Amino acid sequence: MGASQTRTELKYHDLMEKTGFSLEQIKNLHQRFNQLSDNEEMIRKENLENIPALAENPIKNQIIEAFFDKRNQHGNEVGSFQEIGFEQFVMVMSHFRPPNLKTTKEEKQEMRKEKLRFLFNMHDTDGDGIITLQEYRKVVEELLSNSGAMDQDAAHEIADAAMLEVASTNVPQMSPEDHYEGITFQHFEQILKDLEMETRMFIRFLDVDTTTMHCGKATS
Ligand SMILES: [Ca+2]
Repeated sequence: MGASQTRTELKYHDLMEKTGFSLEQIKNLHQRFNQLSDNEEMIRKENLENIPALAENPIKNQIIEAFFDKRNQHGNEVGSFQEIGFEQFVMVMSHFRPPNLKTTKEEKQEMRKEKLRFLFNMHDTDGDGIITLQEYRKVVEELLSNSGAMDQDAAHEIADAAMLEVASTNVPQMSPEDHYEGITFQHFEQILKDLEMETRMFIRFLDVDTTTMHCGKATS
């Protein structure tokens, strides 16, 4: 075994420890990383902008941003990377690792929370811990404008109505003159409480099937 091969193996095992992915999953992700980065060491936003799997995704921009968002590295850092290496890529993907037979109930809950946090961060674009109406509008507008069926005013109205519903669910005694600041993470968890994440939140994330972590479209 050559020196660089040993280094790669060590890196794989380190990432397995950090993320809970299996060796096979890490190898699959590495293959996908190499495709996405054009066999360079780093992925930049441009690398992700032209992926066919993302082209028709209505929240393409949010998904791309999420890859460079430091909040998704399981640390305490905030802000945005210009480019990410393989380790950072795996850390982002680890939010979507599938449970296996050894996963305990507590671990499943923790995994669910991680996914929710990831989704929350996608909406909380300025990172202040609250999804405001403005931030929420932006996502709704993007969703609707990409479908091409609606103008901005109509999108605004839909976002406002949805937000009002969220507000009244979370603060039942709220009177109309009360100001609703936005959705906190606790609210967000509450809203999605009954959603069965493992089965429903099936995101074919960048062509990676998150239920098996198997990468599609292998070119080699
Ligand atoms: Ca915010």
